[in-house]
Amino acid sequence: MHDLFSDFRPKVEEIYPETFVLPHFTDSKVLKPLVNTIVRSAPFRHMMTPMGYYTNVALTNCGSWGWHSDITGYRYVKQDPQTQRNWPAIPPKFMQLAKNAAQTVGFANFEPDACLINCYQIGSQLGSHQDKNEQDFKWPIVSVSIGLPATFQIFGKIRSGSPINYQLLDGDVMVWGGKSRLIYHGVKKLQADKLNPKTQQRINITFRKAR
Ligand code: MD6
Ligand code: FE
Repeated sequence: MHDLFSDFRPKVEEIYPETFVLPHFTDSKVLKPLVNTIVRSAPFRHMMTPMGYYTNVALTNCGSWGWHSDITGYRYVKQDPQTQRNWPAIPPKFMQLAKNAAQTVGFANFEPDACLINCYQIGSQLGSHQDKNEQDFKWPIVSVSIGLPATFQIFGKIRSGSPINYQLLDGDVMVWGGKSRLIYHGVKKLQADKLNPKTQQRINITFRKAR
């Protein structure tokens, strides 16, 4: 067994047209120390949004491009505005995971250059949005969940309405592209897990091709 991948023939669930979940595809115990290293040089921060309030999810980045938000809008930037340094590099194990997951569901040659890392505390949520700051929507997004379970919501072509809810668990990988690439989605308010009281947060890593 490879340390990053729990299964050589992973199960694939298509939860929405061209939105795939690979349940338990990776091992968060391998990823967590790599996240911690990134966070030491580019700390989690709450960003200001163009709407004028801070996000309740904290975020940081690694890769050639990092996603940034301030009062003027959302964009990808080469340097961390907080440290004026380039974002840390994407660790090779992260690259291997992202490419392998994309390839598994039919997106060949995915070469992410941006990796956003979100940190949710209990009570954090992410409102309905589209991921549309990337240059070419032919590339998918690969999303990795670590820690507490979260309810991922897919609203589809419009911002609101009744979503499809899907519970993402520790080690799950979601790949999202094609017809799904621009759909509205969000994350419901994070709840404590009575069965795992020591786990107090959720980390979500998303890989994108920004340019
Ligand atoms: C999250 N993820 O799961 C937030 N966006 O914490 C996202 O907003 C997201 O996971 C696009 C594709 C996959 C995602
Ligand atoms: Fe998103």
